[in-house]
Amino acid sequence: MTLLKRVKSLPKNFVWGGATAAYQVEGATKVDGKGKTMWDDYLKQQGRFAPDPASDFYHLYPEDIILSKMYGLNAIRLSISWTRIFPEGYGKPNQTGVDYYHRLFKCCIDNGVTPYVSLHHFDSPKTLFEDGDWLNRKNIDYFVDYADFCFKEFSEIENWFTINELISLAFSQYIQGNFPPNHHFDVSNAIQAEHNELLVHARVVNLFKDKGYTGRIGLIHVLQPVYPYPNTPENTHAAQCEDAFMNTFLLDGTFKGEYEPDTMKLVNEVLKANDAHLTIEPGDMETLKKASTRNDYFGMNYYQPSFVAAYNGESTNTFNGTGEKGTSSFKFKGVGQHVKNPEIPTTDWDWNIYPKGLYDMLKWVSKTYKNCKTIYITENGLGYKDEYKGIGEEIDDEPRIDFIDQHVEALLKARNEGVDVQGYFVWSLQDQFSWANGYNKRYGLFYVNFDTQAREIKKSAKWFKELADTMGS
Ligand code: BGP
Repeated sequence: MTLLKRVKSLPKNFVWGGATAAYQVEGATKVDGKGKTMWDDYLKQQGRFAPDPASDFYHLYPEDIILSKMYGLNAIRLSISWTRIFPEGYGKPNQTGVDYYHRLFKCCIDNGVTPYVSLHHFDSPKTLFEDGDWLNRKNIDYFVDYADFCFKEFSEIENWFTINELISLAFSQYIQGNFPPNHHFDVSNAIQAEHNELLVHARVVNLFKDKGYTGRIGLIHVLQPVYPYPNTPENTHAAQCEDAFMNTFLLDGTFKGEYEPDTMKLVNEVLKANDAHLTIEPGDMETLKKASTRNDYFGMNYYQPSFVAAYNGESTNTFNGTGEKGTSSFKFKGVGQHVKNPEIPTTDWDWNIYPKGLYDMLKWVSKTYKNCKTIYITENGLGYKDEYKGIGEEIDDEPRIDFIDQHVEALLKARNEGVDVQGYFVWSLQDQFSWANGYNKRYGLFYVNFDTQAREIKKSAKWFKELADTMGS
């Protein structure tokens, strides 16, 4: 049966959205009192890509929201830029920034495009980043104050997420070294950042519930299933180690409020192999425990699995930030090395295309974590070099349609087998700035001409609308 027929089984109000993140779309990094994030000077020093004007969403949001509505989207993922509200991360709020988000949210709501808002999407204030980012517990207090301010101020928002992709941040900053501060295989800092980010989330959820704010709150993890390749006992063990470090540690902390002994056994193996350690302070686990039953939903991002073989040599990696196929490699001492599974297609950025991974993760999470109730797929999509055909010409992005088609199919299968999935956000709404890849890695339903900021419609946007129109019919 075609996907078009199958989406009829979804309710009319199934959340069907496009995702964005403040720093990747807004541009306007130096206007209206905004403070610097950890990215501004770093990108300037690197000289590879500029964050301005990105997709100029700061000024063009009315157009993007109207396009969303026209193309059948009933929801949008947005993030608030912490430094538009508190330029230094703390202190006196910047009213111009506050007013901007009120206008943006109003525009979404007036057009029937429900905003789902994250408080942090990879963009810590520069001042706090230089002071240790999430490794410095003082910064957790500042974030809690910022969150409290937002909950009080933006009462029009019903759906909140605390942090986006805790692992991507910790992993990119301290293992892979492609986010500032560019540490490679600094395993102590990576695991500490994971734990501290869980604490940030838990403290904010506890505050939200204790103060009786209305609305719903959760967090977003990207799940990257890990499969042994080829399937041998050594490779299976390597896959379990990576899975514990990348997925289970965070899910245990979020939904069980404790790190299960089986998880810790594997994580400790990784730490030992890398002469690394994790510090858990008195009271931390109580905070996680209290929050673990209080998440209203879970945002799951899914892009790709990894295929892993055992590896005990020195850690090394090369990052494909250009879209030149076959240029990435990853070898993590005491964990495993990423290998190519010849049966699995990959993108130009060497990401494995494997929709079954989404199904596997949905089934596994809902079976393993009883406190994980409702799930939204908060990001899923294909990075692709879309070809511009001229003003007003449709962009033919058939591979993106295939990608989304297969992943929505996997979602439907899990849902039909009882997993409570209530929404799907494609990454991304419009083309935007990609953190470590710049502007040629496009994900949008809407094409952005980064010279003129004109939007063009991609074939995927029309197809996405057809699905939206068919739902619940
Ligand atoms: C997720 C992030 C997004 C986005 C996406 C695609 O991890 O939440 O912000 O960037 O991945 O990643 P990339 O731009 O590196 O291809």
